[in-house]
Amino acid sequence: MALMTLFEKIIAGEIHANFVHKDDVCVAFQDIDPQAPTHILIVPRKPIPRVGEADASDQSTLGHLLLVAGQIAKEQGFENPETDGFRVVINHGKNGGEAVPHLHVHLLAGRQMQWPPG
Ligand code: D5M
Repeated sequence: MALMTLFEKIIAGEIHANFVHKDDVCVAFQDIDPQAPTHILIVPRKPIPRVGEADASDQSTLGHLLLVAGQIAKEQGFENPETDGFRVVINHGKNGGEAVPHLHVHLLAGRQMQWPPG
């Protein structure tokens, strides 16, 4: 059997996380090393390694991750584009800054984001 990813262990309850959302397709929890006042990871239960390795069968899962990101941002009060806002990020591979090879969407909010990103 393949080794479990860190995020599979979190989903299985083997490693603690502060969850903010769970459903049949994904979970969301606070990032352990927050890069903004709010930094949440939205992680599919299916351990797709990274976005460039998703295939057509993952289409609804990928869409679901973004819908959940928007839903959490709204629940936490960041949805007003005039007065607030948020950023979603997916890192793929070395140059993308990926550290955990289990697809995840970063939801960052609570401060002014910069462009270009670092
Ligand atoms: O992002 C991987 C992210 O995963 C990074 O922001 C830290 C976070 N991380 C690592 N370990 C944990 C645990 N145990 N709980 C919560 N968050 C964690 P990447 O896009 O792969 O660079």
